[in-house]
Amino acid sequence: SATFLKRKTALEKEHKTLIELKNEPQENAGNGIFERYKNPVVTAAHVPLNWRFDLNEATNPFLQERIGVNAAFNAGAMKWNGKYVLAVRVEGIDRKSFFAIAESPNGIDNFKFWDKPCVIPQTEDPDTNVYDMRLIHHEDGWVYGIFCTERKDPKAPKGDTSSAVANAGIVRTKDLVNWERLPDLISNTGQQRNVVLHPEFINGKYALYTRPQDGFIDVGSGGGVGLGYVDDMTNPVVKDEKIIFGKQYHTIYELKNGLGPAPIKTTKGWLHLAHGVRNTAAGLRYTLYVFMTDLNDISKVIHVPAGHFMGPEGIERIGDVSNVLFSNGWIEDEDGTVYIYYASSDTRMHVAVSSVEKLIDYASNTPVDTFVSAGSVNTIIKQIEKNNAI
Ligand code: M1P
Repeated sequence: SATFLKRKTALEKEHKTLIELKNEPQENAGNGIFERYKNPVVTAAHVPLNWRFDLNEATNPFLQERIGVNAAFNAGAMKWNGKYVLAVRVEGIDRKSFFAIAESPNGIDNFKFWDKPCVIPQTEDPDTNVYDMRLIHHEDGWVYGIFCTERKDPKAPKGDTSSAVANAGIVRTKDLVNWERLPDLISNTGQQRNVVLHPEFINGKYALYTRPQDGFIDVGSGGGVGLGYVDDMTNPVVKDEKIIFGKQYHTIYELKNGLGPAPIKTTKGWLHLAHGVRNTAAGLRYTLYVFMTDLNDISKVIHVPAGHFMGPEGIERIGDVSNVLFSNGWIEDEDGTVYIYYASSDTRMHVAVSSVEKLIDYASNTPVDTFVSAGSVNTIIKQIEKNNAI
């Protein structure tokens, strides 16, 4: 009918306009470390219309949305065949998250989803929910996707319908289309989330950054970014797991932290992006922070600038889980540009652009945390005096 056609044309026009919207850096002098971009790069509205609508007038005369999408966030990222790809966490209105690849020609706009969402094979213990995939091109030749797999806690008492268990699920691929499922991570330290594979072998072993936790939300007495080793990814038993970056009182990672994407190798050390969580009267606040580890000893943290690298700003503050920035994907381009893909408030994806050079400068020359207010004042006074002497 004419009404059906009119509605279809309007939907298609809106969708095309959104996907093709040109993105530009925000218009302010910024902090010199990175440039935020004006528009989110991927949102729920970017999800293709044919995933959401039955486009057959006979079965859907009102052209209703049959399968709603709630959010598109926490994406893994990598450069793939000259394109910038995100393994997006797409969350349906049924609360289930799944992965879908979105691709852009330039890393900052025109992100388009591939034809279909990723089909992730199951283990004998099916995943209830999957999310937050890190994409890692390992030197063994495989692209690994390490994600969180969540299942109902089998020990939950009757009537407790929310307790869950988190662990790291592992897939690998050669084409980002066909995914081989490997066994879930086997570690001695309870639940796991934010597990990331180091891109190189360390003494012939796979190195994994972990985040052991006692409960699903609470990391408990443990927590922190851990590092452990695996001999064979087809039998991923983590050995020698040690915390390399713990949580600490009165910092932005006071309550918990977790690694973001796989680190970037630089001549000065490994660059890391992570999230830190602290508690406030308004609930948990998630910000991003940067640190560096030694090139020859990846367990040794060599630089930690004080405070957050990025905190939620403007619209980023608001969403399904407000006051959250989370990142599990960044791309280092051939010219040293770094595209930082971050999600705001568990709702949408954004990009900020920096470079390896700028990030190293930031990591190594930003004053460190003194952990007390008087120390912060002292740090500022030193800078004022240095500036006065110019
Ligand atoms: O809701 C904020 C984030 O909470 C979790 O992060 P963490 O593992 O550090 O507790 C994750 O569920 C993440 O997906 C989410 O963005």
